[in-house]
Amino acid sequence: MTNIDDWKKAADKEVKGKDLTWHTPEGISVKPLYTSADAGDPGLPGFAPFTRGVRASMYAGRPWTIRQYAGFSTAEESNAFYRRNLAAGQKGLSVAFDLATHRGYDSDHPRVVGDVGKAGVAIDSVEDMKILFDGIPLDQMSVSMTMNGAVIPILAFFIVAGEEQGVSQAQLDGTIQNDILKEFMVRNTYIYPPEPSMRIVSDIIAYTSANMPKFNSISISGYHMHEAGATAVQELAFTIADGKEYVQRAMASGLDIDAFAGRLSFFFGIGMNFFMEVSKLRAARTLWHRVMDELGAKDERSKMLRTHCQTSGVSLQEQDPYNNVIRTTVEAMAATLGGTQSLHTNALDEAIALPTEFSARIARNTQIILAEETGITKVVDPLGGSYYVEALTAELVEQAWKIIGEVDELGGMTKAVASGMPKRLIEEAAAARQARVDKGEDVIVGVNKYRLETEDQLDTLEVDNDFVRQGQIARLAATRASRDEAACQAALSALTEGAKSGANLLALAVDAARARATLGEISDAMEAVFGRYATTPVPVQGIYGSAHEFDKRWAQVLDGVASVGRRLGRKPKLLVAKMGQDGHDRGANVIASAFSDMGFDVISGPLFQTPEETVVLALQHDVDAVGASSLAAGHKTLIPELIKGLREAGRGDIKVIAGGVIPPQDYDFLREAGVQGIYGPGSNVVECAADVLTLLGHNMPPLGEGT
Ligand code: MLC
Ligand code: 5AD
Repeated sequence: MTNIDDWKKAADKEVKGKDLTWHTPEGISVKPLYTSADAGDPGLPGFAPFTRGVRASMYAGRPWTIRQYAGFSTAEESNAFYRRNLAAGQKGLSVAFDLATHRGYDSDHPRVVGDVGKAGVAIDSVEDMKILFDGIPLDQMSVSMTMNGAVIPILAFFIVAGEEQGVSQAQLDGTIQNDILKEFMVRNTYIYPPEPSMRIVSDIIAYTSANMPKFNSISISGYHMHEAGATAVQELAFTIADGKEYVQRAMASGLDIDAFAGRLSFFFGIGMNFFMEVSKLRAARTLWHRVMDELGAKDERSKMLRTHCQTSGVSLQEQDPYNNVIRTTVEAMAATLGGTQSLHTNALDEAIALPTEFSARIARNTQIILAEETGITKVVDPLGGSYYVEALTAELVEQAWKIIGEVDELGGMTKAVASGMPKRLIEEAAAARQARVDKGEDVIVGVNKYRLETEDQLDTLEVDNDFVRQGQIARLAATRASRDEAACQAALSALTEGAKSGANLLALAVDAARARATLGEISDAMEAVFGRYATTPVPVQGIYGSAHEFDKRWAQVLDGVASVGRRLGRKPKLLVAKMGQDGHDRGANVIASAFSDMGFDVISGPLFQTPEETVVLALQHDVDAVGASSLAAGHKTLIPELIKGLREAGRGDIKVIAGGVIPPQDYDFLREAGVQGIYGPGSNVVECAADVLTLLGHNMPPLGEGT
């Protein structure tokens, strides 16, 4: 009988004593071999603590829901897209709203000129919502709506759109994201300050648990933390801790835990570390059961963590983009083998633009093939009992539990978020990841290894945003002209009063929606009491730089910064700007953090600036360059405006570079507008700095040369 010591000797001999332990970014030491000695018994699916799945029969009884997140342009265009997708095998809907809608602005608001219809569909009133679901019976189709900021008007429009289709509130099936804590941490589509925002979450839980028994009141999301760079342990811990905070708030508002907890749902991102991601979902269910037990839930349904998953956007690349189909397949397998209830598979053009009809079809078919061709659905939790998966699941539970304890010590997640702790830890993980990628330690095929000499261009989707905006402005005018103005204003005043008195805001907004109040008006009616929240990012320091300590190219860049500094008599200054309603700030923060480690004087601009405000900031700080980060397709409107503004102010000498999700088709347009460097996802940050130094007149040695 061979034993583990025999194995150890044999393996040591093969690798000449090299330590094969893998130290993951989570701080987990993964051994090269697991045996029965490492793995406990996880119990059975459908039974506490639900490690193996929330249903006894899982996919053998019913496969996961194929639910592709989509939305762009007008309600008409998105509706037609949804109908085609449903005919082609999609099972549930998931609405992506544009950023103007997220942030509570009507399409005619001056701050959102670059955003209308771009990153999602523009919805201004019940009229748009009705068109969005035209011909889609809301008593038969489950609909997820990713909305957190303007969650009150959007859910109210949905309820009234259902009502006007003849569907009662009790019949509505779906999910509203309604997860504001992670907005303050990573996603940034908040409107009001944290306290009134938390009240809104509770109001929605109260209203839906009383009136909409089939509707999931919240989708507690780790996805965006994952996308912002969180490790699996961080994503697990902060998501479960968020869930705990929402439950405690709802209980404090007088609700019985078992009256609402069965309709709390979750959402995780699924990246490329296959077994880690499978184990993450199993750990999440185990943790949630423990938390809900501690909080006193009695009903087993209250303790079941049901989740949606989305494959990771940040794992997908602009370079050699067909590789993304393979990445998405692996991630989708991890999500399904982890036991997700519902799944979105990303499109291969993710890092370039919104999905086209073609890329959306491949993305959808990726999971249809898993569900219908592979046999994955036939056996419940087929990885259950894998020594490695069971051991990893237990390790993740333990590590995440520790962080949940730290959050408790800070007084819960609202306080932890206010302290900046989760955001800082996630940003540190993101900077460390970027350094590993830039140094080639983490391999990305087609990006930092096996890179193609020349790339073929993909056809991408382009939304004519001016056309969408003009159409929305016309419909808004028609809606306002045909409504009973007095009734509408009375409903809006009642909402403002309710914001002061503590009445249920969703109930009042449903009245306002019926009276044809618009999204902007409903949001303003509450803003009058709550105010609008604003913040400026504070990038982390030292993580990126310390990873490059002995790197030659790094030293050349530091020399370059010092030399430009000597010439200017001060450090070279870079303004990292986020314009429009695009709150995706991982890229901007990583750049700010890395450039600051290189010795640049970095000014991180506040989120949600207009081009005019960015010009003012650039002049105020007398910067040498502005880096505009754009991930929500506003680049063609906002960046040329910025350059025009700088020139008009007599500061055309300030260099403007652009980074983010920018289709190569737009590069010439931007260059003609005066952009002097464009950096897509997968750009090496050190090389990006080398280019900036060249722009600032420094003679950088070419890559691979010099001392
Ligand atoms: C399931 N059912 C079964 C069964 N499996 N019944 C018998 N036997 C089985 N084996 C039942 C369920 O109990 C349920 O009924 C019904 O079938 C539907 O199954 P489900 O598993 O609940 O699936 P679904 O309806 O799809 O709900 C999944 C969910 C939900 C609970 C996770 O919250 C959801 O759909 N979330 C999606 C969120 C989403 O798409 N987000 C996109 C974010 S994008 P019953 O009666 O029990 O309900 C984003 C990006 C950005 O955020 O913009 O930043
Ligand atoms: N349509 C489809 N997918 C979208 N995503 C964001 N907006 C849309 C949209 N309008 C996806 C991308 C992104 C994630 C947050 O959601 O995959 O990474």
